[in-house]
This record gives sequence, structure tokens and C-alpha cells, in this order.
Amino acid sequence: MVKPDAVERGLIGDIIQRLESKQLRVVAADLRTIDPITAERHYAEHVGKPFYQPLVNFITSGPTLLLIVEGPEETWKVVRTLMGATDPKDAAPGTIRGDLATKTRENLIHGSDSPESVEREIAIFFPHLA
Ligand code: FUP
Repeated sequence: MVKPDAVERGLIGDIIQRLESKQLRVVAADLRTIDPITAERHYAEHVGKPFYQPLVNFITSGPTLLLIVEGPEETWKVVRTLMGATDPKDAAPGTIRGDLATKTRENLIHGSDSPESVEREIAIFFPHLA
């Protein structure tokens, strides 16, 4: 997911370029403003945490670019490595967050963190493809 801050900053091209340069292929894409119900499903694991409501407000604040990307193996892990650490202050240079972000909430991109998350999140955002 290219988050609303990245779409607003005009970073869609940069982010897709990094994915494609790594030999990942975009197989589905949808520019969409996520509704609160869907955002709450997506971030259910964070319910009750202090950053939860601001996170839901942020992720629903404007369009996101939802992507499914494929690659030769363990693509979710490849994407996570390209993303960098959740807190951009800890993210290595060369990663998307390390190069382009500074704040934890506005950290530009989300990626599934396990094969189970891939299944779960495709079902949430692309139910016709699940
Ligand atoms: P990630 O998988 O790297 O996107 O990170 P998490 O699932 O742990 O967190 C989801 C989102 O919650 C992050 F992208 C940013 C936000 N967050 C905060 O705003 N504050 C925190 O302390 C932790 C996460």
C-alpha cells in the first residue's frame, strides 16, 4: 500500500520504480480512498494502542495506491526489506522509508509481514482476487 502521504507527495512513481527495479511485477493496482470500516479491519491488531485512532484517521485521509506485486520467491519479505524499518528514523539508507520519510505515522508504505498477512490483506483489499 502506497499510503496517503506518499500519494500526496507524488512518490508513487519512485516507489513503483524501486519495486520494479528489484524485479517485482505489479499484477494488480487500485487507487482508492480506504473507508474507515476497511481501515479498522486492516489494522485490527492495533486496536487499543495509543496510535490506533490517529493511524486510522491518517490512512483514510486521502487516496492510497493498493498494489499486489509478485516475484520469484518470498516477495512479502523482499518488499519489507525495500520498505525499511517502521520508524523511518531507524530505517536504513537505501530503503523507501530510510530515504524518503521521517515520521512513524507518515511512513509512506505498508507491506504484508508474512504469507498469512498476504492472504488476509488481499481478501480485505481485493476480495475478487482472493
Ligand atoms: P509496519 O508493518 O512496518 O507498517 O508497522 P506496524 O504494523 O507495526 O504498524 C502499522 C503502522 O502503525 C505503521 F506503519 C505506523 C503506525 N505506528 C505508529 O503510528 N506508531 C507506532 O508506535 C507504531 C506504529
